[in-house]
Amino acid sequence: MSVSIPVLRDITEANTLLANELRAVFRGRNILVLDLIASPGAGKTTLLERTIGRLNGELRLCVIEGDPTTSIDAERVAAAGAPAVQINTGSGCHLEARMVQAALSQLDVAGADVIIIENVGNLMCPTGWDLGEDAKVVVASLPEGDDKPLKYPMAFSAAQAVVINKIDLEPYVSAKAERLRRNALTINPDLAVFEVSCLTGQGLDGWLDWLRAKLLAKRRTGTG
Ligand SMILES: Nc1nc2c(ncn2[C@@H]2O[C@H](COP(=O)(O)OP(=O)(O)OP(=O)(O)O)[C@@H](O)[C@H]2O)c(=O)[nH]1
Ligand SMILES: [Mg+2]
Repeated sequence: MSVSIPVLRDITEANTLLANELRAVFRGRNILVLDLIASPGAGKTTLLERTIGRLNGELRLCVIEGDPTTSIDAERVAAAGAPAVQINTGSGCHLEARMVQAALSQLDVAGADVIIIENVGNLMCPTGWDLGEDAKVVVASLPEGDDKPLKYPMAFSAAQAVVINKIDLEPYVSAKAERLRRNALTINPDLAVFEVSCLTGQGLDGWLDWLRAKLLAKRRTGTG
């Protein structure tokens, strides 16, 4: 026990150093980088497909996909129209900066405006790992319950925005979007909160405007 603590600190410190190097590269290229965090099936890839579709012709998006196995999500994103690289983490529950660095060597980011990283599906492990992003974004699936910000506060504390997804299912479940919003803001009052349905497209305008504003801020100030 007394040995594992310094070892873990060394690993995360090395990760943070590399993440800062990546952040400097992204800043030099004026690329906004977002790290999408959510539980499995919350709708991360569907949000990416919708975002790529809606920003087609306006912004150039690239995607780094993280999953334990398969390249299903990278194939979905590529079919939606964005270059994508899949990272398979095996038994690993989160992405690390070195994986993003490796993915970048396979991704043509010349001329890219935005890189979105879809992290491995869970609300715990990805929160403590800096990937060089400008912001972490949580996708919170409404049917999974409006209490999630209270039970998994780290993800909501680390994020700058929350996309409450699957609001089309609100009539059929006990969870309420308003309660989820309130709980998220209790954990982190600075969060931008969007209520969307990636199925119907409802509410996506606010999310897209936030993304555009982050990119503008990055271009003006160097940070998103
Ligand atoms: N009803 C409804 N279903 C949705 C919505 N968004 C996504 N889904 C469905 O939810 C399921 C999971 O969506 P994905 O986008 O694959 O979720 P994910 O978070 O990327 O999943 P992992 O990568 O496996 O962690 C799919 O069947 C989607 O069609 C939505 O707004 N409403
Ligand atoms: Mg996915």
